[in-house]
Amino acid sequence: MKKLIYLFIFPLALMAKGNAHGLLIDDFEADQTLEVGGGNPPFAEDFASNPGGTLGLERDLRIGIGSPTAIGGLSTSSGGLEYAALAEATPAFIQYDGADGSSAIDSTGLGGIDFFADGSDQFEIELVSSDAIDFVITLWSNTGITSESVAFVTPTTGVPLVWEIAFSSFFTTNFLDITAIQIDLDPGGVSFTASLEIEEIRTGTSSSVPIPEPATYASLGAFLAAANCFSRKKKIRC
Ligand SMILES: [Ca+2]
Ligand SMILES: [Ca+2]
Repeated sequence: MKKLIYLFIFPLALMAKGNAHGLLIDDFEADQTLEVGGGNPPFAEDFASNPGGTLGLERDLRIGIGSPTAIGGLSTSSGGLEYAALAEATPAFIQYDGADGSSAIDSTGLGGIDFFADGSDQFEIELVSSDAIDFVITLWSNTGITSESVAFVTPTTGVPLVWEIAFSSFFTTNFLDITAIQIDLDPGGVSFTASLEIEEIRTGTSSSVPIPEPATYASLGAFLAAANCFSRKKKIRC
């Protein structure tokens, strides 16, 4: 009977994992490194071109330095984004505004993406670790080329987690027609240090029910066949 229970649990676990949904904004698989230290210009920037898994096929990174001795970094490696402000305030941002090759915002760079198209109603940010920093999302849309920001202080405990930010938090943004995104990271004061590690940013549905993928149906079929063998108590060879 125990074996039957395990056989039942296994395909259910696969179904729960098969919950791909929403619009991928960045999986951070494309490597990019940006370091600033004493003696550098007031900011450093870098633009990753044509990275798969990045909305608009370009990720614009910029990090500033708060003093001549400030040290900070903003980089992606091993599928994650790491931000470190080690001395003095080093605010930074990540931009998704199409392939403009610039840290200036191209407010129509994404053309106009319908964020509701697949039923999404929230941003989902997979955090590995975080200090309490200001994390500000600014969105632009074609409707009058307006922008609106929502600021959050990230959680300090209980990570890793998926951090959910409802679209309804952005009161007037037209999510049918998103044209640019900027995410600002700021330790919030000159005497603070901060760090953050993000694995993925995407959209999703707050009430999402896991939808089995084709591979899951196959494993479900295998389960049913195995269960059938058990129920026959080895009367037949399976
Ligand atoms: Ca860009
Ligand atoms: Ca830009």
